[in-house]
Amino acid sequence: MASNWSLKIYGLVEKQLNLSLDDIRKLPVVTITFDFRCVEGWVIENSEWQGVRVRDVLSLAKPLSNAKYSIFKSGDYTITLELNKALNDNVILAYAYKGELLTEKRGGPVRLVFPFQQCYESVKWLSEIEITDKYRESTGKRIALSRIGKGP
Ligand SMILES: Nc1nc2c(c(=O)[nH]1)N[C@H]1C(S)=C(S)[C@@H](COP(=O)(O)O)O[C@H]1N2
Ligand SMILES: [Mo]
Repeated sequence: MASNWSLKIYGLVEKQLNLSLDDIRKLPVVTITFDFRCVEGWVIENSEWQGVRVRDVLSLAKPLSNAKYSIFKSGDYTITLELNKALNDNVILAYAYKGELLTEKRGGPVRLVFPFQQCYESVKWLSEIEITDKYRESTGKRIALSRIGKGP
């Protein structure tokens, strides 16, 4: 999967991009550590992720001045974050966990993670980021919660 994977960035940007994992790994590496809590009740203490800031990735595409939302997608699974929030220092596209490249099971090649996330916001198998000016409801929350019997 990793060999032909790419991340498409499109919508309200100056430059639409298709980034390879190598392109992403050219950006400065950051590590974030936090307790990963799922709404199901489990927690992984001190989960440690390496990756690059969403801010650095998006600055390659240059969001337009009217951009307000970023939609992180893996097929039909989407999470909408206000652009301001996605540009926070600690919001990263992770490609490694505790120094090892992400396995497919862990959401690799690339997943979204940030310390103040809801578990379902950590989009695994990220394939696209769309930049928009209109809010679009996340599908991921509903998909994840219905899987664990907490959803509608
Ligand atoms: N694409 C995608 N990402 C997803 C999910 C999913 O179903 N699809 N589930 C979410 C939920 S609810 C949790 S708790 C974490 C689980 O991550 P893990 O499999 O690494 O434990 O992934 C999140 N990201
Ligand atoms: Mo979860």
